[in-house]
Amino acid sequence: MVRSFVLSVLLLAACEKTAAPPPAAPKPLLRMAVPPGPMAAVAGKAAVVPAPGPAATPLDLSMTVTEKGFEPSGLAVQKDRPVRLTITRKTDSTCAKAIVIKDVGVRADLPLDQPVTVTFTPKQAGELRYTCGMGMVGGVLAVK
Ligand SMILES: [Cu+2]
Repeated sequence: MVRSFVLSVLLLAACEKTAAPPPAAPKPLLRMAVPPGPMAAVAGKAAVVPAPGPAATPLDLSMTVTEKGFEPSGLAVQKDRPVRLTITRKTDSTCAKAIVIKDVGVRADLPLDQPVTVTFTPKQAGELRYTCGMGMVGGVLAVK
């Protein structure tokens, strides 16, 4: 869901860039009011699309599943910043054949040796718990 949102924002941005500017746009004044950034080019229609700031850039993290469980443990993420978490299961000897991050609605199977990427956005500072499919093996992401 998060991914499709990001995708549609990107698509929107791409469309806007190629679209002809509205003929009646009051250019010089509007330019001054828009902070510099990728969205400045679409000033005419950008009102409904939040300008991507540093906080909106997805945080890329990766974990592996080994005999010890999910590694590394204790990864830190940021409140309101999307996370792209790629998990690769490298062993058959634990029960962590899926990852569940209940509080953000993530559940994904983890096929052996195949990287699986899940995306989510932590909405609360504190701890975000992730577990295997049965809620046994797991760990905690620190949300700052
Ligand atoms: Cu389990």
